[in-house]
Formats: sequence, C-alpha cells, structure tokens
Amino acid sequence: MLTIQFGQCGNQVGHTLFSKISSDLECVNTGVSYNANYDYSEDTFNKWFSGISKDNKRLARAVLVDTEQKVIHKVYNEINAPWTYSTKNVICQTEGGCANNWAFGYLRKGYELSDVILNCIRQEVEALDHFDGFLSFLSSAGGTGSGVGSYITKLLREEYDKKSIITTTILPFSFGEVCTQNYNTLLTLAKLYNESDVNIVIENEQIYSMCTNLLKKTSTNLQDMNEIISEKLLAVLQPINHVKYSVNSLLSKIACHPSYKIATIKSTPHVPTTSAKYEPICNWNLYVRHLKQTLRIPHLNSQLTDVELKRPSSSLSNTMHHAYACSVSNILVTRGITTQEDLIMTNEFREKHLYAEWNTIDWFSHLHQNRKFLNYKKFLALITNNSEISYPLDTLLSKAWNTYVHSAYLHQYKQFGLEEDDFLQAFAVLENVVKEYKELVPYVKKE
Ligand SMILES: Nc1nc2c(ncn2[C@@H]2O[C@H](COP(=O)(O)OP(=O)(O)OP(=O)(O)O)[C@@H](O)[C@H]2O)c(=O)[nH]1
Ligand SMILES: [Mg+2]
Repeated sequence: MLTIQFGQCGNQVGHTLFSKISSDLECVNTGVSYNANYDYSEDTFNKWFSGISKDNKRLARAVLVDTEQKVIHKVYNEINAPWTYSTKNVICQTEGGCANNWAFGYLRKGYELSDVILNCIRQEVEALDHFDGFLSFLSSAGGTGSGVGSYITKLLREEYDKKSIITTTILPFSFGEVCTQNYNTLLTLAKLYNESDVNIVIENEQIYSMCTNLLKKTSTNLQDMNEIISEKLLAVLQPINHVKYSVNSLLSKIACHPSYKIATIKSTPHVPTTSAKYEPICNWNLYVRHLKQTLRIPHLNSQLTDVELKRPSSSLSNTMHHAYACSVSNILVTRGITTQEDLIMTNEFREKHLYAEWNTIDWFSHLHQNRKFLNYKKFLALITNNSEISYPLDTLLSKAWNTYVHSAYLHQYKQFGLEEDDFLQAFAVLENVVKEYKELVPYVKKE
C-alpha cells in the first residue's frame, strides 16, 4: 500500500493515521501469543512502512502533497514520534494554496506538480516486491486536496490501470465553512467516481457528533476528529487473521458492482480516553447488533437518532420491525479475543432483505483478527456500501445547483479554464449516482 496525503486535511488525517498505526504496533497487552503478535507487527510494518531511517525511526510509505507549507511543516517536523516521513516524499509549493478553488487545483497546480508527484510515486512503487494499490486522503471542500487530489488520481488511473485506488474523501460541515465548498465537493466526487475503485466517504459532521456524543468532549478539535477517522480506517485496513487479505480482495467485495463505488465505515465502541478503563465491555453480539442498527432508516413519521452516536446497549430492541438501508455489500471486521461463551454470530448481517435483490452471492463477509486493536478489548468496524449515501449527496446537489443557477462564483472557476459544460457533466455524473443508489431495491422473499 502507498498512501498519498493531499492538502491540509489529507496531511493531517494521514499523519494521525500513521501515529495510530505506530501506537497499535507498540501496544503491550495484545491478547495473543508472542508469535501471533510478531506476525501482526510484521504485516503492519510491511503494509505501511518502507524501512527504517538513519535515526532509527520507521519510515512511512507516504507521499505528502500540498500547495502551501504550513501544514506539511507541522506534520513533518514532529520529532518525538517513533516514525517519520522520507524527505524526498514531501512535495510542497511555497505560495499560498489553492484558495478553496477546485479548478485552481485541478487545472493549474495539479498540472504543475504532476511530474514531481508521479516520479516520487514511481520510485516508491518500484522499490516494492509486491504492490497492492494506493490509499489517498483528501478533503473535498478546499482547493488542493480536491483539485490536485482528483487530477493526480486521474493520472494514477492511466498509469496504473490494474492497481487498486482507494480514496478517502472528507466531506465538509454542511454550514458555515467556505462558499465554494459545494462546487468543490461536486467536482471532486464526480471525478473520483470515474477514476477510483472505491471512495470511502467521511462526513465531518458525523465525526464531530461522535466526538461530542461518545467522547463527551466539551470542545472538539480537528485532531479529535482525525483520531476517530483513523480508528475507523485502521479497524478495516489493519491485518486480519490467517487470510491473505489484500486491498484488492477488499475492493472486489465492497465495490462489487461498477455503479456503486461509495463506502462508509461504522465503528464501535468509541469511548472517552479518560474513562476507557472503567467502560463496561459488552459481549460481541451486542456490538454486532449495534452496528446492524446503524443501517436503520427512519420510519416516515419518526425521527430516528443516529445509532452510531449512541453507546451500544441491550435496550436497543431487535423485535420491532425496522426499515434498513438497502446494501450493495457489507464487510464486518472484528478485532479481539473470542471465547466459547462469547462467540461472534453474524447471522443478522446475512439476512437477504438487507441487500439489493440482484445481489445473490458474496454480499456479506466477516473478517476477524484475535490481536487486540490499540487498547480496545474488542473493536468492530462495518464497511458498508448502501443506499443511505444518496441523502447527503442529494442535499449537496441541490445546494450546488441553487448556487449554479445564479451563476454565483462561476467566474472564479472560469478563470482557470473550467467551463459550464464541465459543471453540467459533474452534475450529471453525481445525479446518476444518486439515482442508482435510490433505486436499489432490497430482496423480498417470494411466496
Ligand atoms: N476531519 C478533518 N477535516 C479537516 C481537517 N483540516 C481541514 N478539514 C476540512 O477540510 C476542508 C478544507 O479543506 P483543506 O484540506 O483545508 O483544503 P486544502 O486541500 O488544503 O486546499 P486549499 O487550502 O484551498 O489549497 C474543510 O471542510 C475542513 O473542515 C482535518 O485535519 N480533519
Ligand atoms: Mg490548504
């Protein structure tokens, strides 16, 4: 795996992710034998790091890209960590960013930086015996992550047509950030839809609510949010027991149909670090049920509180008939020790009515790792490709369209050569994605 961090958000999220991987490697109480932990550590190292630096730190297999120095300076100069980046992989311009403008990033800066970035990527890839694919981080709202990130993804698709490209896109808060964020998000999601194999979408608003509701933070900052985002990603991406589990096999399962390539990750338990020691540990099946409930959708007349923002609890009734999102596919990843008295049952996720009617094989997989993840006795993540994504995308489309019909801010994009046709194409791509997801029909048992 080669990770690529674009822009402020991409670099900050990527940095937190590597710090978490490092903490995971250093956990002492792993719950497994010395040998099992050795294998896990070795797989982790090979997956994320390219070697050891002169001063004995792990070298992240990451390429850092930004059009301004501030953030890269900050992440690159963190000296107390047991890992670091290769200086040659830091690609950074000195002027002031892409001004929250996708066109500036895509058509100007992306083009300017592309040779340097691709050379750097080639060197990393050529040094590997076995190369799985790319994992990139970017936000859709600014100009660098969204524009340069989309441009480079397009070039990677051309050059590495057989390799997997997983993008992780952070969506902005719905109100109060920058006025061009909806255009940038529209253009990014539409471009990435064509170029990447799967786009893992993370909504900042959801992550913020998880911080306030579950971690009981009085004031939540980006770092707190990045910790949750990293835990979600790593719960899925860290090594799994016994299986030769590659990025490709994950992709083929989660994005098994070319019209549905957006995934989200639900995870549990997230607990305040201050009280982590005293938090009760539930049995596996309660957590599994909790994650299944995150797929519930509200009944017509009742507002459903988002289950991911609640603590797992046995009071969540399973007897009532709920409506569930229609999934293309789901993968459940569980991490921790199981016992005869506390086995993991996944029947609930195998129920056919949760899945699209055409999906008759391989709609659900369960992967497990005995070795504890970070310091969690048990940790679970559900990577899901389901119809619920149509709601935030629909909201985004109508906001972007409202601005577009008034021709607001369009001149900022036109000055870099982005035309109205390009906008209309992006609208068409994303509208089609929304339509496909809305039209998913769950399997119904025939009499
Ligand atoms: N979760 C999270 N979101 C972030 C972080 N930093 C910025 N964002 C979000 O990213 C969006 C802004 O994009 P940036 O990543 O700052 O922009 P950029 O890619 O550097 O592009 P320019 O600065 O315009 O060149 C907003 O929606 C922010 O909420 C972060 O560390 N974590
Ligand atoms: Mg920036």
